[in-house]
Amino acid sequence: MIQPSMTLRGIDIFQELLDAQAQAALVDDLREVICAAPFFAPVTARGKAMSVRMTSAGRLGWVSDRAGYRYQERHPDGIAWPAIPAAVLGLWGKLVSETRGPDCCLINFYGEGARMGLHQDRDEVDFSWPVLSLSLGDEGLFRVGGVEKGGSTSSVWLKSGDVLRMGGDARLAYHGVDRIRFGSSRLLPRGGRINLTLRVVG
Ligand SMILES: O=C(O)CCC(=O)C(=O)O
Ligand SMILES: [Mn+2]
Repeated sequence: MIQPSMTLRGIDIFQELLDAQAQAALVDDLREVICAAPFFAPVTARGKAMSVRMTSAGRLGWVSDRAGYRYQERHPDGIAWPAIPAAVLGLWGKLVSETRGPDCCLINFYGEGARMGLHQDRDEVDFSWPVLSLSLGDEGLFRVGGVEKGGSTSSVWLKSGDVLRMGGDARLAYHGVDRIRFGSSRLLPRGGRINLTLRVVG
């Protein structure tokens, strides 16, 4: 088993687990996914635009629109979600389970100024599996608190190739991304940050 390079409030962090070559190969895989299932601009149930763009791969995808947050079997355009790239599944196999695969790989794109407010990942049925999160491209300031709203938080800058595992007591921890350092990485030719989160929905 690979050991995390650090733990922050129960979240295991594997820094630069993917080297530059693996990151570039993954971006190529993701281009195909995004070609099949283009990024869309989600809005909250109250109609507020989220600053990230998103899409998914896998059996289920996570969507948010005026009808609320949910997992569904199709992209908002009506197409089935593409398969999760093999390299991403390989990472899950190494860090989470070789027998139970993830149902969803949510793909978030952070352009200049994009952020994600503190939230819990709790639209899944089964919380017994960790959420695995992979960062690519520009650095992002990730913030994590406890399982209750409010209270103290801790932050870490996530770099391209870093992987987080949120399991156990940290599975339902509040977390978010305060900001990105736009242009800090050259992985994506036009800049920005991609985050993949792998989830068992159950
Ligand atoms: O971008 C990140 O690092 C976190 C993304 C996230 O929390 C989510 O998609 O639920
Ligand atoms: Mn989340």
